[in-house]
Amino acid sequence: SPRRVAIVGATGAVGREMVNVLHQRGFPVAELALFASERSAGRVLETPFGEKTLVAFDADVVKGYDIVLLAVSGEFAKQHAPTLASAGAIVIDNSSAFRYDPEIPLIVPEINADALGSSKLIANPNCTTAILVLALGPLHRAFGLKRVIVSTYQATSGAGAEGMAELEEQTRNQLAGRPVTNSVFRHPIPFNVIPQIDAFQENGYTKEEMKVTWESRKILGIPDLLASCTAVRIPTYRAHSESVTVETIRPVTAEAARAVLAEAAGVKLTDDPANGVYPMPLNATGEYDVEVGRIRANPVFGDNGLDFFVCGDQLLKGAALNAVQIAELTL
Ligand code: 11C
Repeated sequence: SPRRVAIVGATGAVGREMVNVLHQRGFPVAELALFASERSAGRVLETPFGEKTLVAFDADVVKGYDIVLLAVSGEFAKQHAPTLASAGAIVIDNSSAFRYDPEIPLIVPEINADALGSSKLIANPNCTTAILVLALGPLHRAFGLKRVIVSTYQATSGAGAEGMAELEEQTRNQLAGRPVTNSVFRHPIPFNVIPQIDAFQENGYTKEEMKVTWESRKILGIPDLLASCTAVRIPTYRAHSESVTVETIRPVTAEAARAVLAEAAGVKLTDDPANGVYPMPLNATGEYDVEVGRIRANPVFGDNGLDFFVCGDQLLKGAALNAVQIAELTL
């Protein structure tokens, strides 16, 4: 039967995509309510479901919905998600607040739908991780994963609508010779790459980099997976790219990996380098599937190494699409 759906954080880049994806995928929506901050309440949004007036968040109202999609901060999620879930709503949280809690499933439906269980509160992974595991999951099943090394090229959408706006505004200012001031990113983003996303940890990695390790282990079900990530912000809008090296337990060839990834759910094999066909953020933008290409044997690991490149829309598979797919699993 159709569900009453609430989106909390509906004005953000992820919240807006959640509305679009629910509509595009024909999710059975009996009623859709869009919740936002006090400041945005009363504003009217044009949506594929018609005009919607934003409502100020009120936990007592939201807990009456069947499905609650949270596109809010970790702090906010920590404060409200458990209450909403214990009132009976299915809560799908896009923040990092509950991802590392062993009681809370962390789900990428193509990879570990079986881990869903009966929890009312379900965590949606970090965008970089969600995009990555679509390729790692099938490779793990086929060849076994031992080590993973990732370098990312992450779009400004990872910092929300404000991140994309800062890229655009700073680029205009820079080209016009006006002073460039940055507030979302720590340094100017146009014509730059910034090897810091989120805060540095004691081990020298950033939190974003550690999320890739922690979350990949949980989603893939390989608690001892050796993984290392370098996360870098680049001046693109909304698709993340990742250069990935894996060492496998069983021997692997590029051809065998290509055959596995050609069949993998949520993956679009994009690998014809001679014709200039490989994953690129501009092509992955707006697409549900994650592009995987540049697949080649990595001789550093003998017969057990593979290199490849992935690009996925950060706001879709990295956030809104995955959240809606999780909601679909609960139907
Ligand atoms: C970024 N990946 O690109 C981050 C944003 O764990 O949900 C998403 C942070 C998260 O800045």
